[in-house]
Amino acid sequence: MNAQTTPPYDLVIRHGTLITADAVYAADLAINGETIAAIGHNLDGRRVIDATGRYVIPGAIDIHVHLGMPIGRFTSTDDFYDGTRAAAFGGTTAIVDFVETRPDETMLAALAARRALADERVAVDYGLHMTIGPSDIAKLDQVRDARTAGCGSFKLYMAYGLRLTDGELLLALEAVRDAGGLPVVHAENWDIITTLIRRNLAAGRTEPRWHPRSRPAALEGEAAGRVIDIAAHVGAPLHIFHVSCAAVVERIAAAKARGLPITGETCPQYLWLTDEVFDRPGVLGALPVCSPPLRPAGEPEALWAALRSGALDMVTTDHCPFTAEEKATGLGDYSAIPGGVPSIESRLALVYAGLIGDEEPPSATALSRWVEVSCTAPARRLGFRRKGALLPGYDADIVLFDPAREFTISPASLHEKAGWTPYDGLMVRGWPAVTISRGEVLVMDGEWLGRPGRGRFVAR
Ligand code: DUC
Ligand code: ZN
Ligand code: ZN
Repeated sequence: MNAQTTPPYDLVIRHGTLITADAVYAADLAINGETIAAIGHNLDGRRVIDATGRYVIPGAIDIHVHLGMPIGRFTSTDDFYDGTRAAAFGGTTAIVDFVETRPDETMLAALAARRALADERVAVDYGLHMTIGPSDIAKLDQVRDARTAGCGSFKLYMAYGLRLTDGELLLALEAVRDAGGLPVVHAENWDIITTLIRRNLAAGRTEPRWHPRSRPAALEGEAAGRVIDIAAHVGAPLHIFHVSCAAVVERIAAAKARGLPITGETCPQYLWLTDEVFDRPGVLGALPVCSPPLRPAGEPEALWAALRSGALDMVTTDHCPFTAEEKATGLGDYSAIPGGVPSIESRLALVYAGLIGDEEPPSATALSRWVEVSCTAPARRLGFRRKGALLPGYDADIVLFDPAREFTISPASLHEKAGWTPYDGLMVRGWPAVTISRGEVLVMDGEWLGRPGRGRFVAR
């Protein structure tokens, strides 16, 4: 682009290192309104942000969050504003949350209600997965309506009260296939889990350390393999949520080798933590309870390898925090601890720390993979057509990431509201400095400039 003949752009990010899923290169990036207008050299802007020494990447996308989600007696701590504000501080500019229908409610009515709640509060753009629970099997003719209304993905559970039987999974997968949607699945073996929980509690084994012992990795692998086989039989694509262990990676890798359209995600907790944290005394052992559970040493290494090799496609958070008081209510019965951990704010930096770490200089391959698993692959797979890449015409969702910034993660340094973080005290090098959403600067070097309700529903 010739700088002499172009009018000034609204905003130019100058002198940064652009990183995409394919390339790492020095360039300026220009924004007009809400859109990336040009990438080139010596671009002229009415406003200029100097990105010297910083990486310029597409806004990260977290396709698995539970904001203000009622689980049992409690509601997950961050609502649509607190959660998306924290997300933006961490470099995430789009999220996907969930809709659940009541038995007497249509999918479209449930979608409208969830959107009304989100629209008032969200600070970044968002999408919604439509949940297909047992009472929705009678409503599968509505899947197409939900798809048309912008729910491009459908959540299927193999655990909890919303779990589907194998036959119901088959019917749901057929309906989502026919509507051209993407099924996303929580894969665990609920019958085994509930049997082990019953036996442990009857024997007085009530502490959080029995949580991972009730949800064996091999049976998470079995459940993933089973739903992959059902999807293959039906001819549906499938995305496997929160992969915690090599047993699931093996099933996904085998499916990919067969040419099946199967993808998988893992989350920071499975990459960074192991099951020994459940041995901590009192509520400290209850805080990290999430499902699938954290696994023994060795499993995180297998997940990092799978992320690098492509056996796993992306990192999401399953952000679903509860306060310490809420977690403590399950201290006499680990199966009653509300499940879920926070990481909506630290995901991008935690993935950077794991994939690149202290590599000096970082390899272009590692940098591009970081952007691919955090930004581009989630956008492509979940149908965010104007996000996840640095291209003219795309939404100007941009993050300036400072690779030299040393950041110690703690409840005080984060904007999440749970009051605790599983990464408390962890120092990472590399943290987002500036977050831009559709051309609007939301975070500038630690200062919040966003507001509730500015985010938009993205029909996918
Ligand atoms: N697992 C959790 O631990 N929390 C939220 C939902 C889930 O699948
Ligand atoms: Zn889940
Ligand atoms: Zn989840």
